[in-house]
Order: sequence, then structure tokens, then C-alpha cells
Amino acid sequence: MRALARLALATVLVAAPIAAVTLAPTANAAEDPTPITVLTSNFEDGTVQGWAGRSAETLAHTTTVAHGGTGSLAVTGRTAAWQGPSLDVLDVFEKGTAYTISAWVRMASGSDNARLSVERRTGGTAAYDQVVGNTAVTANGWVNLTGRYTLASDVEFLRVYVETASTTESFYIDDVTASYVPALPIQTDIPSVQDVVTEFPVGASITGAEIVTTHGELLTKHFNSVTPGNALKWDATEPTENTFTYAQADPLMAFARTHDLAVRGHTLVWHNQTPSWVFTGADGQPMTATAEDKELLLARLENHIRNVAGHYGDQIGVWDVVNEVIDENQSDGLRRSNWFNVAGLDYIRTAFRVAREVLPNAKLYINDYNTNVPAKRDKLYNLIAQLKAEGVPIDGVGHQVHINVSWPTLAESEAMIQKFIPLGIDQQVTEMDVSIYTSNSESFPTPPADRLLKQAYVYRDMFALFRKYAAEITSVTLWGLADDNTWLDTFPVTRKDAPLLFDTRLQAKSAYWGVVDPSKINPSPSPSVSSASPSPSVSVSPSASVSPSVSVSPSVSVSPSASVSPSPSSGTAGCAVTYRVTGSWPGGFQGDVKITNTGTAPIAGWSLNWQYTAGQKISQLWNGALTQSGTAVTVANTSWNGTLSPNGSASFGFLGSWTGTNPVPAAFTLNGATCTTL
Ligand code: 9MR
Repeated sequence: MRALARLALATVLVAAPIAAVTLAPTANAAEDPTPITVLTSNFEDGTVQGWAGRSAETLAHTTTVAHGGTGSLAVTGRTAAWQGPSLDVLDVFEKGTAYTISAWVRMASGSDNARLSVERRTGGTAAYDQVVGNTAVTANGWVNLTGRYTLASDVEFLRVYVETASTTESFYIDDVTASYVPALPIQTDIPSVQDVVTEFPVGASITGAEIVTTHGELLTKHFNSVTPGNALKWDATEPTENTFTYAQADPLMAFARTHDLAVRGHTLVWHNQTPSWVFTGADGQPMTATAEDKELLLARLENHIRNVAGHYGDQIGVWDVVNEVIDENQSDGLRRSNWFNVAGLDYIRTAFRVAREVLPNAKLYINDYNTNVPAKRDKLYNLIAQLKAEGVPIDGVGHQVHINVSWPTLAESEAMIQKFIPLGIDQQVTEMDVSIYTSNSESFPTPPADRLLKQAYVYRDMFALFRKYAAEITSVTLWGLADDNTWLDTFPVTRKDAPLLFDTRLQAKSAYWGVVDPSKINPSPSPSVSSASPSPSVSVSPSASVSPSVSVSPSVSVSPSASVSPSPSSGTAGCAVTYRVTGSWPGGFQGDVKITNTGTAPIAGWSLNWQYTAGQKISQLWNGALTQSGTAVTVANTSWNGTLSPNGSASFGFLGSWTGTNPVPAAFTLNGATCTTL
């Protein structure tokens, strides 16, 4: 970072923590030159290579184990889980450059979750950015932690470090590297999206350092609206009761003001990213549907909205007041969230009433995903109709539009918009992205040309649709700025996705031309384009071949599981399980599990069991059928992932809650047989 890091500390450009982005293959080999490595610690020279403990723990070079070569770094004498090895990168990392940091970790004994983070200090105040969240590590082998990190502010202290989640066990690290791909300047000679699409504001969500350097230039060239992707959520704004902080959102808001960007406020009430204290009663127990708990919960809700919405006042013209409240699998269509379980529909009524009182001029939205799915769409419609009839001040419906290259059909998207017209409310597209994947089992090292072409036609047709309904659609926001930072890299499984208009190096994709000038969509971007390229017809998908249950959506309903067969009758049986915590925030976490058939006989139908030891509770699970009874968790296959051929695997993901610690389960059984834990 040389001169930059030591620049005047007054100019903190953004203080948003950078979400951990698990490294997946780069989006396009042709566009990504060889990365430049700025840091290597291989511990092959008999020294600790500049690493130091974060406290009084002991660091020493060792040859007891090594990931590569013969040496590694041993960390012993830890007295707290946060203690671990750290390295000064103040003179290594430049502000605004996206570094890929990789480290190998191995416990000396036992098991724990390891995390890779960066501590930065500005004006003496420390902040901690998680680069890789809790990842299971044992003494049996080396585990890689890889993530991306972009420093967004001027700092006087910057150190990369490794810590664990629970124990003070000794551990080893080895082969730590940091590298980056040189940034390309943004293309200034192409039309700005906001100049072409003039019917409504067009926006992007930002979750990291997208307001500095080239990202900031790309944002302001093309977009005239912005949505803070995480910075306004409850866990970011009121992490502990009645202590409000806008450290993440304020720099984004200042940037939006400077560049005259409209701001969508996202979100006041959601079942995710809400600290567990919100749902803890005065008695310290989880709230239930008692009058006392309901009163306390609604009081907390009111206080939160008065503070957060009030903090920005008219600077935020549109708020997602409630997010994802529909569950079409319930007969009444209402998601059984903590909010609903304690307060029934009154949490939605209270949220809109208070928001209206605080913000008489703002447009108040109810926002949800899969609103193109008729069952969900209709339940959302019914709810809005009922609440509006009661006088609840709902101004608009937000369609998230997390779709993929072959789902849904354009007709379904049009029906989605038409459905809500009779309600006389505004409509906005709030979180659009178009995954290149059409099933959870796909993973491409680079995006295939035919998928990028299909994606361009989807963007073309969807924007044409939105513009056709300009009387209803008052804003369209994409869920991300460019393919270098998208939530789809880790959802529903970890793999590199490319769902946006600009590639990982911020250059315009065919998808961009689909929006801006479809005649310039390149129909053969590389010789590998399949001959079955979509024709330039309006239909983007021949049929709804991908059912909603495998679409890329934040929470995916699963079909009933297939019956679980007994152990295979011929061949050997065997299984291996990888359980990873892929993200963690106060009170909540996201995880994924991969099951591999290590036997020689196929597995037809599976049921995986484990025990939680620290009160963790899964709230939502996709690509499997969940049963949790106390500490015992059972996940059975869905209809489409029950067969595991030898070496075959299946993965599922989930969201859960935790308090205190969140240790990885010690053992797993598949169809009753114990699996190897990786
Ligand atoms: O983009 C957000 C991602 O960075 C967070 O990790 C994730 C955690 O819940 O939330 C993402 O945004 C979600 C949005 O708030 C609501 N709709 C679904 C979005 C994708 O998960």
C-alpha cells in the first residue's frame, strides 16, 4: 500500500466490512491474466518469516508437519480463541485492489473452526474484516482458507491473521499467499446504462469496496440508484439492543449524495441477519407467542425503525420495510419466521405503520423472491390485498428477480407484473441477477460462451419487459455491480458464477449489450459457442425446464425426499462428509455439507444424521429435507439428489442460529453408517 495507506486519515472512503467471498475459479480465463503474487510465506527458510502472535502466544518455525516442502509455522500457548499468527501487510496491500488471500491450516490436535481475517486501524480505532468464515479444521490434514479482500479505507495498521472459533488448541499454518489481478480501467467509450434506460432509475447493490477507485467509477457511470446490500440490515445497524451504528452505511450514503444516486433502503425487517437478542425475551429465553413477548418484540421493532429510518430521513426515498415474509408452502402463505411465530401478522402491520410515521414521503415496499412462481406470487398478492384493505400503508411490491439463464419464462415474468397491477401499487425490480447455472450440480471453471449468450438474451428480454411496463415499474436494481463480487459465488453451492452485466475485471459483457443495444450482442464470442445458441426470438426459455425448487433463490423449498433405501446389497459401503460454516454473523450462520459416496456400490436414497452440541438450530435448508429434534439433525435427500454413484456426491446448504459457540459436529452417519469427516 506504500504511500496510500499512510495518506491523511481523515479521508475514510468506506468502512464497510468486506464480505468473505470464497474463491472459486475465475470467471473468464481469457480476461484474467496471471495473478501477481505480493506475499508468500512458505516457512522453508527456518524462520517465522515476519509473522507474530496477536498476543502472548508463541510462534515458531517447525518441521513437525508441512503443507508444502518441510517447514511450517507452529502456533502454541494460546489462551484465547482469537489469538493466532498475524502478518503486517500495511506496505503490501493497496487500497481498492482485490487481493486473493490463501492460507493452509491444520490443528495440532482436536478440531475447531478456523477463520482468516484482516485487522485494520484508522485513527486508533480497530475494525475486523472477515475474509474467510468459520471453516472446519482438524489435526488429520491441511485445510485451505481462501477469500478475497479489498481494503476500502486509509489505515495506519493492517494485519492478516488466522484465529479459531472455539478452542485454544495449537495449530499450524503454511503456504500463505496473497495475489491480485491488475485492474483494468473501465470502458468510458460505451453507453451508460442510465442514459439508455431512462424509464426508471437503474441501480446496483454494493456490499464491499465498490465505491472506491474503478468500482466507484463503474457504479457512477452506469447507475443512478444504489442499494446497500448489507449495510442497512439489522445486524449492521443495531447489533446490540438500542446501540445503533451506521459505520457501514454512512460512507455509502455520503458517496450516493456526492454522486446524486437514489438509494433503496434494504431492509428494516427480515428473518435473516437479525441478531438473536431481538428474539430473546426478558427472561433470557427464546420468545414464544405470549402477550408479553409479543409486546417486547414489537417495541424493539418500533424502536429499530424509528432509529434507522429516522437516521437517514428523506435521503432514502424507498425502503424494503419487510423482506421475504411469504412461504407459499404454508396454507396461509405466511413464513413461519421468529417474527411471525411471536407476533403473527402484527409485525408487518407495525413495521409499515411506524415506517410511515417516520417517513411520510418515502415509498414503503414489501419485497420477496420467486414472485414469478404462481403459488408464491398469488399468496403475496393476497397478503398485500388484505393488508391494504386494512389500511396498512404499503406503496409497492419488490420483485427480487434472482433468476437463471433458463428460468423462468418471459411469460411468467410478465404474469408476475400483471398480477399486481389491480392493487394500484408501484412495482420495483430490487435484486436482479441471472445465474449462468441451471442446476446445483453444475460448476464451470469458466462461463461457457453459450451460457453468456443466453444470459445476454435474458437481460435483453427482461429489460424490454420492464420498459414495456414502465407505468408500473419504478426502478430496476441489479444485485451486484460486477461479477467479481456476487453472492451467487457461494449460493446455493460454492462455484464461480457470472450473473451481472460486467465481468470480474469490470468490462462489459454480452449481458450489458443485451440491456443497452441488443444488436451488439456478440453471437459467437468464442469458437466454443454451441450451435444451439438461442435465436434472437423473444422467448428466453423454451419451457420452465428448471423447477422453482432448484432455482437460485435465497431459500428454496424442497420436494419431499425420496425413500431411503437400505445399505447397498453389493459392493462396499462408505461415505465422507465435509461440513463447512461458510458465513457467520452475530446469532446466525450459513453452512454447507457435502456427502461423498466413497464405497463401490451406488447409494439410492440417503439420510444423514448429526448432533449439535451448542444449541445450534437450522432455520432453513435447501437441497435436502430437514428434520431437527433438539440437538439431533436429520437431512434426507430430495427427489433429484438421492442417487450417489461411487465417488458421486451431493451437497446441501442451510441457515441456522447459534449462541456462544458454533462448533462443527464431531460425527456423521449416512443411512446409519459412520462417515469419514473431512
Ligand atoms: O447480498 C447479500 C449477501 O452479501 C449476504 O451474505 C446475504 C446474507 O443473508 O444477503 C444477501 O442479500 C440478500 C438480500 O438481502 C435479500 N434477498 C436475497 C439476497 C441474497 O441472499
